[in-house]
Amino acid sequence: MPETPEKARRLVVVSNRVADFSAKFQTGGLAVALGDALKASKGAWFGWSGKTRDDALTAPPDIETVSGLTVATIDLTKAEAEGYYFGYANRCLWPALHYRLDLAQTNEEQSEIYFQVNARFADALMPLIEPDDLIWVNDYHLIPLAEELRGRGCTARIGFFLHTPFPSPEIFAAVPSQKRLGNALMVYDVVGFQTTWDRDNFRRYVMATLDGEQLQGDRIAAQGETTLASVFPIGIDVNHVRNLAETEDAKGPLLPYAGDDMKTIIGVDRLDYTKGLPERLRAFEVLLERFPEHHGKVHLVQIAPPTREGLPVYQEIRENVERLVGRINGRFGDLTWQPVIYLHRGVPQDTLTRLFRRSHVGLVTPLHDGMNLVAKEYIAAQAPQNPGVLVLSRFAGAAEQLREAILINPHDIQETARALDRALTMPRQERWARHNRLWQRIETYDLFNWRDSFIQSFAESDTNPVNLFPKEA
Ligand code: GDG
Repeated sequence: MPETPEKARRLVVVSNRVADFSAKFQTGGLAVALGDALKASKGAWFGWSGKTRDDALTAPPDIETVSGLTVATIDLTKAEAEGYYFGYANRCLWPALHYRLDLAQTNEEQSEIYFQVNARFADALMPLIEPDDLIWVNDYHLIPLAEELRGRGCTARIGFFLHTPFPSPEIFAAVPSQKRLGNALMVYDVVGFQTTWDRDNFRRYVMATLDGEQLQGDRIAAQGETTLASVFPIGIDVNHVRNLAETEDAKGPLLPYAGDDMKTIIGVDRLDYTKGLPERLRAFEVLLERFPEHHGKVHLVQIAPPTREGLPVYQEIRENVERLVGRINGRFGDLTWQPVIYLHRGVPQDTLTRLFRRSHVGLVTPLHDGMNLVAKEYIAAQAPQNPGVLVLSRFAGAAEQLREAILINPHDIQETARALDRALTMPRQERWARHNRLWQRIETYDLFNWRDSFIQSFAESDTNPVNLFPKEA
């Protein structure tokens, strides 16, 4: 009997915002990895355009074909953007998912708008979907999307990937509308997490709050639904970062010349309260206080591009960070040495990568983080024979994989200061040994491995094989 030919499956990615495929260069690794898979399967990327307009409720989606893939976006009304994006998603879910219930603001109107906008996403997406598609929904903005799509008769397989942590069940159970969210997550065929910690938290939440049951392997059941809750740690495009970093010598000086014995500690983070920036600065201050031998011989370069500036809590974190930078520079600096070099703006990716390569220490101190790609980029950019040292928060998802970094508790300022001293003085042999192991891990679990294993998980208990990359006829 002839074999049934494999049927090519089309990938449809959904996220709050879509990547800009008209840009000359894709700087985000995620856009490249998903873009390649989308192009290969002639797939589609769907999301919010980032624009608001008064007649958004009646306006049709904007659909473009860019390099063989379909990019579809909808606009939102101002009230929708406020309630869904700035409101429930970023004022309530983002802090709660990062264990900051103290910052999670409750507002029933905003949570209602969040669910309504998800329904609008489903209305606009449904006509673009075919039954054999694989629909990949990203992040906390779109938790109810599968439920909305199923309610409209969608039979395609739908997976959800959470880029943030999933907090402990006691925290998630305190989120307004949590049961609606929990039940909505159970509707997905697959729910992907960054770490085993997050997956186990979700499982415990489903058991405790949704009366769920653990089935074989990673399968769980609750409320008449069964889903696969599994771990897919996101990675980076290791070769891309390494290649950028290796061009460094050709490009001239990056930092003001400060002598051959000046060491650089680098931090790169959106200026978000989850990233532990005040704790990091205080630890650097304690380093200078307790280890005066580093005076004039080390500086901290902190790149902190702005993010979500419309929200007051982000203005507060900025003021706090800038006050600390001023204090440290005023207290310890002199006319020839500025201890903290701080930029409140983004820098091009090649500059960033060269800075990583040049820096003796990568300092990554989030109070909670889904993964933290900066930690992996820092490793990828190092010179293998003379690498720098990564000092990494235990509460970044990356710590589950990057065990040979110096792991710290970012709340413990003294411990972080001691770790900085250790990193700055670590012998080359130890740096090399640690780096070697870290490198192997980021190379094995890279961006493409993440993408392909998540897509493959859609096929579990499915009779149709996944074939996103069909051979040309
Ligand atoms: C979320 C989760 C999870 C930063 N500043 C500049 C710049 N960046 C790039 C970095 C890195 C990316 O942005 C940031 O990624 P992170 O993972 O560190 O953090 P989030 O933005 O919070 O991302 C996180 C991630 O989703 C993926 O799942 O790891 O836990 O919170 O690539 O290099 N890039 C350039 N200039 C900058 O100034 N070019």
